[in-house]
Amino acid sequence: MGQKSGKLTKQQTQSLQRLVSFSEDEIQDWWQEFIRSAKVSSGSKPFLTQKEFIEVYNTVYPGNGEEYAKHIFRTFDQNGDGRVDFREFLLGLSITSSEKEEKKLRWAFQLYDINQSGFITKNEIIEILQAIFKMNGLNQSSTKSAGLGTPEELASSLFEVMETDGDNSISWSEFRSAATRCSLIVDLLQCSPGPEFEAVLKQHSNNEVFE
Ligand SMILES: [Ca+2]
Ligand SMILES: [Ca+2]
Repeated sequence: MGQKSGKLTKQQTQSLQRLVSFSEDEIQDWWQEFIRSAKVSSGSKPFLTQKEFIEVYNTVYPGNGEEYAKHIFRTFDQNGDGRVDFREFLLGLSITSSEKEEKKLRWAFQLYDINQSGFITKNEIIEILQAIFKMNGLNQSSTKSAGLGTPEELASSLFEVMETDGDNSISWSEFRSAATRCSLIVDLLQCSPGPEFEAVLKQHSNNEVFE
């Protein structure tokens, strides 16, 4: 697809526009972003690996974003070949930035469902929350002094909100109905680093989210 430094052809952007709701200019801009970090090996399309995702998250967030970046990478790498090509990159961006709630929820479900079993367990929620805390530079003692819960405590609360049929795991329909009642479930995945993240957590510890 395209040349290393060139633009995409009109035909290429038009075929991508069938997948995503970006304009042609936006697609060209994302292509430039993509190709700046992408690897190119002979005979293959340009691609990103986990490494490039980790670099981005470590640049943007104050803490260690490695684990969270790997989870995000997993949701972008739809065919699971360890590479995110431009099509997967664009699709991932369009879903995570989508205004359509259902699309975003589907993505969030995939992110929490680490082993892709179709169900979310409490341990999977803990793992994602630990990754988010780490990325935001929060450890046990700093969350304690800020009056925030630990990832484990937060996961337990979220799990209780979502688990309604007593089988100890969360199905897509439980997840979807809980997410409409409790925005924290999705907000946590997307909030910006620093103060905004802590504000979301504080809101939780005041229990406003669950009422
Ligand atoms: Ca792939
Ligand atoms: Ca699972």
